[in-house]
Amino acid sequence: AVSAEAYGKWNKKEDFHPRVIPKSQETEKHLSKRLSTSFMFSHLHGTEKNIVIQAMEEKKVNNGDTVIREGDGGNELYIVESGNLKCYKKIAGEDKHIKDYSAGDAFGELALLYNAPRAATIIADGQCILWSLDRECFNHIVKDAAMRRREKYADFLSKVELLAGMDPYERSQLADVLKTLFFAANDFVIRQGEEGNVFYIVEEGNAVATKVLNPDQPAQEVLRYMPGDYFGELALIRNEPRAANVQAVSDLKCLVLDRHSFKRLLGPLEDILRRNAKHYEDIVAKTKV
Ligand code: 1OR
Repeated sequence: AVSAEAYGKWNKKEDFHPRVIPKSQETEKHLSKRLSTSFMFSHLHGTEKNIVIQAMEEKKVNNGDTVIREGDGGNELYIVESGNLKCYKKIAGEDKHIKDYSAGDAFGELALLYNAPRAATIIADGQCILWSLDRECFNHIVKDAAMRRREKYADFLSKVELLAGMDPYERSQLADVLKTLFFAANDFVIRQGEEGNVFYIVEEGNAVATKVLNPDQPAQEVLRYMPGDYFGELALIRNEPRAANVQAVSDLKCLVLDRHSFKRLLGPLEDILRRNAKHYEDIVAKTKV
């Protein structure tokens, strides 16, 4: 289906003639999968997604090639198909290595989102295959929704204690991939013992964690969650089944991250998450009779 937003734009008869770069069906299928796990693109469906797939252009680069140079103008963003790249930014006059990119990552979106010069330099570390998306297609299909999501969540995410130390740029990428889930009072969000692949942050409402502490007794309350609190991280960092139930206490709105995005974006917070998790054992010891 064509979203109201995109339809409105075509209807306004702006001359949007998206570029079409022919690809095999196999490649299109593959790109569709790539986009569904890539930040900013994971929300696309149907016609819009198809337009983006058609417009993407394959680009091969060699070891040492500069794909983006800080300060230049920019007219495309890139998704990495294969290979690795290094990102550098001038800080106090020196090029500092700030991060690496590999398959599935995207970069070069800032110049398009904010009409700004390139904010960093990106250099191929070995041979790479990239997919580029042109500014026109990005502006028509992706930009408005991405800007809205970033603005909508910037404030809330900056107040989530867990994310306080995170770079604002990385928090904005989090806003790109977060999805929203709603629950009614008493709904189970998580069941103890099940396999878990999702991480939750409470946006609105309250939830309670209960856990079977003695095998012959019902689950006991161990924790309460309020907006800004998170849960569901243990199964993801320990690769273990869910260690407790979580149930909605009221209408509950959660922001959720799948395992892949969790690892990629919250990977750097794993030490904090593990440290915080030690706290659970104290609660269990206190609750257990
Ligand atoms: P661009 O179009 O400005 C350079 O081209 C790209 O580098 C940029 O989009 C981002 O995709 C990517 N600050 C600015 N740009 C960054 C950063 C970054 N990291 C990646 N890019 N910071 C790093 C945060 C860990 C902030 C550094 C102070």
